[in-house]
Amino acid sequence: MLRFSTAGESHGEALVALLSGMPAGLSIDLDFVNRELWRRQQGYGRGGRMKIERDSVHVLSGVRHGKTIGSPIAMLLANNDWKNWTESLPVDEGDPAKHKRVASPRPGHADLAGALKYGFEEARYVLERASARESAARVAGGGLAKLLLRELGIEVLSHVIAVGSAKLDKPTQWTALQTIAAKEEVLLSCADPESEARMKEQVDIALRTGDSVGGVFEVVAHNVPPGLGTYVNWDERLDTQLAAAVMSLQAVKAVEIGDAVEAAYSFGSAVHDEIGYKGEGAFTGFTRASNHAGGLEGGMSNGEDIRVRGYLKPISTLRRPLGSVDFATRQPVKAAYERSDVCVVPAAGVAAEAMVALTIARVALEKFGGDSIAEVKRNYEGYCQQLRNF
Ligand code: EPS
Repeated sequence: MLRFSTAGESHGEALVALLSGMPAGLSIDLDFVNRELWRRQQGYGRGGRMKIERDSVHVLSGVRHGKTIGSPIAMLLANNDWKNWTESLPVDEGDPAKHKRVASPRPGHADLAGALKYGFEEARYVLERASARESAARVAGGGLAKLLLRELGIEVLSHVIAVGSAKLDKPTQWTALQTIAAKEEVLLSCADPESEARMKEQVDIALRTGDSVGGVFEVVAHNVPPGLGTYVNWDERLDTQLAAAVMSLQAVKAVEIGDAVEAAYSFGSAVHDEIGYKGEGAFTGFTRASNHAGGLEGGMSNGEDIRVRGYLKPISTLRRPLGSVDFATRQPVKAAYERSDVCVVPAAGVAAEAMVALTIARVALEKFGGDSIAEVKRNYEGYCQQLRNF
């Protein structure tokens, strides 16, 4: 069973990613994982923090001589900003006078509910863990999941389809996502330059007015065989698991599979993907005239590209803050402001790729499971043969 968890706070010493259940013998390309971490740090509208951090992964366990050995993989990602917080967020008691309070909770942030729940007088400790900084650790875990999936020919990438009210209105091919992922300069990860320029205008408005802006990303998993996940139990459905994985990302407030939202407002005849047969294909001889279903039917992959969209609320830290209440005095004040991002849609897309990759890797290992990558591949190839013989 592939299990993944993280530890670490935004301004603490480091983030930790722990991945267990990876088969032995998988080659680990750390340059690839570091490139994924870099991709998550890009995008127009990121704040000053990204000038401080240059994320890279330090493997502590589970990998020897460049390959997994089957034991849990622990990875460390240092927070460069920690050096500025050693006195205000010490592990030991420290000097309370150096503590940096978050005096008034930000509407939309975890601040108020977190302080109430854990009995904190203010929100510093809440935001430290609620912060999307944690998603860097997910990208490290997702990077390893992508390396596993590559052995099965499966790739996972993302692109941005809306920033604020600026929407992409053209279909995007898989190759366009590869082009976006290979870029050395990232603006808003939209395949269409004209739409991307309109998206940039939305970020510029937010920057100018002290506001923030959300948007929509789409993750695409390419070359996934039919039959991952199952309809037989609610919690084993692949759409259930993908929705939870993407929804678990900070600021994601809705998840859509394929064109589900538009489909809900349409007639069935306009929505469902007609089935044909041409005798040959990536996995079977069956074909589809379209992919509105986003590669998932009955909680299973159907062999088409899996498309999962995440809807991101605008960042809740605003330079022109909304109304709030001072934790100590209970008087009305403006919500606390500290350095922040204004738009993180491309970065959230990369973090969501990691969550999708981890999820598909988990169900793939459930189906093709083995203790070594050779065993997994043997089982996978046997299944592909079964599909070809259908
Ligand atoms: C975040 C606030 C900002 C973001 C941070 C998430 O950090 P800081 O308060 O240090 O400026 O930059 O995201 C990251 C550090 C990251 O690596 O993505 C928040 O409060 O959620």
